[in-house]
Amino acid sequence: AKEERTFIMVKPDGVQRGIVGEIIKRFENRGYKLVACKMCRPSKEHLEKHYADLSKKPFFPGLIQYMSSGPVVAMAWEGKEVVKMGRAMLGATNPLDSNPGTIRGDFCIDVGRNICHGSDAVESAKKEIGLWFSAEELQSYKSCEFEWVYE
Ligand code: DAT
Ligand code: MG
Repeated sequence: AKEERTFIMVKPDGVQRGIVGEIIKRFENRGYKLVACKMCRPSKEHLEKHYADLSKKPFFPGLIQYMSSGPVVAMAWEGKEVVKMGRAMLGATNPLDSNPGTIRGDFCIDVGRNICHGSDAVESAKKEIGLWFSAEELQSYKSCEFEWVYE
């Protein structure tokens, strides 16, 4: 359970607005462990794979345009129930429905500029981590705070 992983990404607007550190900080503060992190400029083809489930949606072209408009920061985070907690920490898809205290609820307004991505299930997290990272880019290590975060 403590080895569960999720894919978290700071979108181009989050990078441009200088919110990368804030997002990383919240996951670190919570006690989650960073196991992969890179900045990259994803191609449209790559993003179409990442968002394949949404390809029929009317907002899909705009979503791909926005997501490919600049560099993103892709990350994998590890820890107990990190998929579900990651979603809770991000807030609702539409920032106007996100509670203050969540990342989206604290930093954005429009659904098409919601600054961050998080996997919605353990299975999709596995798929997304596999899509964004090679095996060599994923680190296995024991955090020195492990015994103080988990009982
Ligand atoms: P989430 O990112 O919370 O997992 P999702 O997977 O349903 O949400 O959609 C992916 C992204 O697509 C979302 O972060 C922003 C965009 N999006 C979703 N619904 C939208 C809508 N109704 N209008 C515009 N963009 C939308
Ligand atoms: Mg989603």
